[in-house]
Amino acid sequence: APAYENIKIDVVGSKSNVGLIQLNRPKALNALCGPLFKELGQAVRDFDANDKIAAIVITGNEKAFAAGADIKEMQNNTYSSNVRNGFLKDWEDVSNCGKPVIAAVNGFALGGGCELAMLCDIIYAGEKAKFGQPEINIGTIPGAGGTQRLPRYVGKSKAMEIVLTGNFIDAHEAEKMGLVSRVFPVEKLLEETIKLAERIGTHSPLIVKLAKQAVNQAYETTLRSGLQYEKSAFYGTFATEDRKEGMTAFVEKRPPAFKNE
Ligand code: CO8
Repeated sequence: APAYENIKIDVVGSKSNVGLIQLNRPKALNALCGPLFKELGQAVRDFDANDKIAAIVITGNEKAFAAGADIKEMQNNTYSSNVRNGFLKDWEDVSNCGKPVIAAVNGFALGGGCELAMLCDIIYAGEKAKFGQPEINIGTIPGAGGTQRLPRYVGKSKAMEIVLTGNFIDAHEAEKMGLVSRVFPVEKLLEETIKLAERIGTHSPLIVKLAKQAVNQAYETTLRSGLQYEKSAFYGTFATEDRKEGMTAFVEKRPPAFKNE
């Protein structure tokens, strides 16, 4: 495995099929500097390409998931340097992953940290988690999806409030508004998130991938073309061995043995 400096990776779960990525710049509250994002992208791509891995969990530590883009690193950026160097271009790696990516958020998920969590497919939170888009406090605006994903997930009024005030919201509020799907005690969060990944890992990886793509269409397109996409993908599952196995196993009252075919 590559030697990482800003993240730690591990393979976890009782079947060793969950890829765990821990953001690891604790002294900077996991501020998302360029090198960290390069490593994160590499780790996600490697797990995505690894047939033994069913799902990926991204986490931080108890104090911070990530407190945003690295303000010290970008302090002296200019408009021209941002354009020239494609500032933020590595961010798409996480959203390009075909496998489910789950964020386990303890502590701060602010700015780019909240946006990273929102790039993931599911967010679980520890009860001390704090979410926010505080860019407005430092004279800028969200730059990696905060103004676009947040309104789609929580609605306009709440998204505007979060983006225009810079105020933080706690885990229970985040759950109530649908940003987070479940909240756990701090010390249980990672274990519960890995359980979720393992549960997903009991299904056909091929069909999981199709299901993820179909749900994502709901955030990309109109209802009519999303429904059309869904129908085609649903019909398409009937061309797979795993669909046949799933239904045959049900009828024969036995557990399915999926083959990713
Ligand atoms: N960047 C760089 N360093 C940071 C960051 C950050 N975002 N956040 C915290 N740190 C550092 C602090 O500078 C401090 O370092 P040092 O000890 O060397 O001074 C250390 O982490 C600990 O932080 P604090 O002492 O401030 O800890 P507190 O517990 O007092 O406060 C807070 C915690 C409230 C989270 C506070 O640190 C804070 O407000 N952080 C900044 C949050 C923020 O504004 N985030 C948004 C950043 S802008 C952004 O994300 C734009 C996204 C655009 C797309 C992504 C681009 C890559």
